[in-house]
Amino acid sequence: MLAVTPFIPLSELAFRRQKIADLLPKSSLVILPANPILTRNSDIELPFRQESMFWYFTGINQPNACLSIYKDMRGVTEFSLHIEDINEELEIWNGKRMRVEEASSVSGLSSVFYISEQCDQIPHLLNKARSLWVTAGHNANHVLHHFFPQIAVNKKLNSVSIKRALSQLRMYKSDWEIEQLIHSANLNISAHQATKKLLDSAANLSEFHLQAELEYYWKRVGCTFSYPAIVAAGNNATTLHYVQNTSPISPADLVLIDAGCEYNYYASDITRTWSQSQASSAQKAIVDAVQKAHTAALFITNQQGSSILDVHKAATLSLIDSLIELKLLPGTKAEILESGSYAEFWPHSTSHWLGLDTHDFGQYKNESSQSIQLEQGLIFTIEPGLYIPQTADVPKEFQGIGVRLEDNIAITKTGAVNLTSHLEC
Ligand SMILES: [Mn+2]
Repeated sequence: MLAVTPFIPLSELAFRRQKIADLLPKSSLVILPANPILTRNSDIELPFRQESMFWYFTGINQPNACLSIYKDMRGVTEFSLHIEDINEELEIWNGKRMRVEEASSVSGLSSVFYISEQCDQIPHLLNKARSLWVTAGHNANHVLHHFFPQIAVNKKLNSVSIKRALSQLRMYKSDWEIEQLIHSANLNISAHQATKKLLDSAANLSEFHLQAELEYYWKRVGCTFSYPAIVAAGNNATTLHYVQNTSPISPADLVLIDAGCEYNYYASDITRTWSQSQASSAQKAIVDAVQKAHTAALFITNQQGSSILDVHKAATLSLIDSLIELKLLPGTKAEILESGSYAEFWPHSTSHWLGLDTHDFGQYKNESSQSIQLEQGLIFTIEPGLYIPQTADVPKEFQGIGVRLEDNIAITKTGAVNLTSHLEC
């Protein structure tokens, strides 16, 4: 298979731009910078990855550009794309950048300019617009300042109503997006299967051997990772974002692998916790507890009228039951819920949206602060876990055990579908 050059069909781009034009409030300005090139060290650059919101509306995969969307008082929306000026000397080293004609045909946008040709347009719109959204923070500010030094982007201008409009679009995936996500999930399942095979067949492994297997598989099918893989043996698995992946794996360890690939810029995100030998009874009890919580959460996704918070509640209640049964937490269920003491072992949420970003853009509550209902087009994870560090005040056999079980769920016309269920647990 050839490496996948990220692309978005023109029809998809046109649909998204029409939708945002409908959803935006009048007199609003949205400024979406592309990512810059980041330096690794000296004159070596980090691999480029486009900023997701800019990508979503343009399909332009080069750095240092900016899309502005302006909806005026009459309700007419204009899209303007600014791209980097051509620097022929730099092109000798870095290859060709898009000319305006190419950027126009890739994006389907008619208003495309080199930045030096029209650097007063955005400041002009800024004066007119009543509400503003800027993709600020991360790396994007850098591009804005580079392009439009006269803009102070940190003026607390981000607008709640524009964020809602953007969320409304990004959260509910089109059929084409769901196809990309399913493909990403399937490639990732195969990578995890290859990794399980290695874990089952080889001795004296370290965590990085498993990471290498995942990355080797993804690379061979033209993908990259969607976030740095977590390969955590034994107590390392109790650190939620453990990414060092340097420790040797002992046959007595459970190994938590939380890893995802990115196919055509769409992420998958799977976690399994496996062991090389027979798990101890304490390990098995924790694995069972997490599986039960996963089943409880998954059940809720297929109940009419459930919300994303209901999914989390179901997992949490199930985990609390198990913690009481295993005598790992004192108190009654009500007391544990009330005090939140379960957070010592279960500190994160059950779900996040999944899409162009692993933790995808979108809101978890609607305008009336109600949890988002599960509706067609939503894609999210279910990932209950229990993490009992070596330092926890529990019987020794339970110390140093971290378990998480994560699948990717799509809400379709006919109900919830677990896209990653055919990877063994
Ligand atoms: Mn996740």
